[in-house]
Amino acid sequence: MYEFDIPNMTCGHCAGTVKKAIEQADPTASSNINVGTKKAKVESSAPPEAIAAAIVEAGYPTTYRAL
Ligand SMILES: [Cu+2]
Repeated sequence: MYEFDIPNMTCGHCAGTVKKAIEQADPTASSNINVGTKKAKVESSAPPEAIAAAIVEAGYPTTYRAL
């Protein structure tokens, strides 16, 4: 499980875009996205850098850490 910090994620639309990006990187990923804290918790078998790259590609700079 990794937690991604996504500072520019400010509304439900952003969260939807981020969720879509995560699912493109790994269709089997399960994610919990919180606009309030601007964090996304992601359980995935894909490498976190691949998830991060997809989120960045969608327009949201991000950093992550293992939980
Ligand atoms: Cu938004």
